[in-house]
Amino acid sequence: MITTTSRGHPDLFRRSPLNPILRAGDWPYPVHSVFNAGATRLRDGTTLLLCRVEDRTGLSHLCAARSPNGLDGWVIDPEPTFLPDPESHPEELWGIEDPRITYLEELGKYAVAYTAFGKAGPAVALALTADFRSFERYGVIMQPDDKDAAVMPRRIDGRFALLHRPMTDSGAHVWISFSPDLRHWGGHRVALPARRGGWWDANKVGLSPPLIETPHGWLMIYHGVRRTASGSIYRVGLALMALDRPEHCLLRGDAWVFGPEAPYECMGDVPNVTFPCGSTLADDGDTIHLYYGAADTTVAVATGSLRQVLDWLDENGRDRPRRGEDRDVAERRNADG
Ligand code: BMA
Repeated sequence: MITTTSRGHPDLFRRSPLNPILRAGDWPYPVHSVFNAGATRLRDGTTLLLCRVEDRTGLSHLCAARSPNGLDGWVIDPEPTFLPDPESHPEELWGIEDPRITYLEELGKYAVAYTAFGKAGPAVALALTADFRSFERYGVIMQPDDKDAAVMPRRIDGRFALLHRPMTDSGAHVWISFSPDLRHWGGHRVALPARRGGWWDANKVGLSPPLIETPHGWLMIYHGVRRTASGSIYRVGLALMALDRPEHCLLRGDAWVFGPEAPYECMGDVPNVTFPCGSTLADDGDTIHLYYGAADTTVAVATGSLRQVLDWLDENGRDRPRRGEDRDVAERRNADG
């Protein structure tokens, strides 16, 4: 059964009482903020977070933290794990940000898709690693402006697939692209468009953690950005994409399911931001840990049940527009049937 908050909203993701679980003060070297961590569970069950770390230059690098239970007991690498390499990769001149980790069984390696920030703007870059100690860079795989990318864990119809979020004058929508080798990408399609008008996810959406495979479809946890007079609010919503055609949206929830409420989400360098970049699934196949950056300042975690999330989408998700939702958005969503 889906529990509700005292205000009657579904309580799908519950904040850990230990939040924020990682802060700048925990770091073994001087840093300014720690947020937007990619997540994975290693073979031995250890949770690894690859955190975006900003120092007092204002630029970001990535640093790994490991925990046996994904909640506490974090062991942080004594030095940066993955630094920008602007000499060989000028696209990383102003840092690397917001990693999403996907384990690729086929290669026995983790694919880390991240934002490379350089003079031309933010671009999607890819690196592969087997151990989070050495990384093989594939360079820019989607040119600026593009971010919020994650590789899918297996091939779809013989091709690797990447979700990403290019910026265009018409808005920022989640796209999907395909590749035979993780280097050459094509077959670009819109997967999840931003709505328009007054919606919480109008004009700008982006993939949050990598898609989660379920028997009913790929669960997409995404962020929507609401612009207000006093800044943007980053909230989290849900969609279900078809297993064999992940560009096809089966269900999308109208309401956001998680957003800034706790003090550490409402105050910080960028107030009112909950920005997940990673999730893990426990051995029970149901317990989700959703790791998110809080106010671009710390890392926090919320726990949910995959079954409850899917039940909620089943009850509240729609595959069709309703009054108030832009018609062309609905048409784009259902463009291919
Ligand atoms: C987005 C990204 C994130 C950041 C968020 C809120 O555009 O740049 O890294 O957490 O804005 O500032």
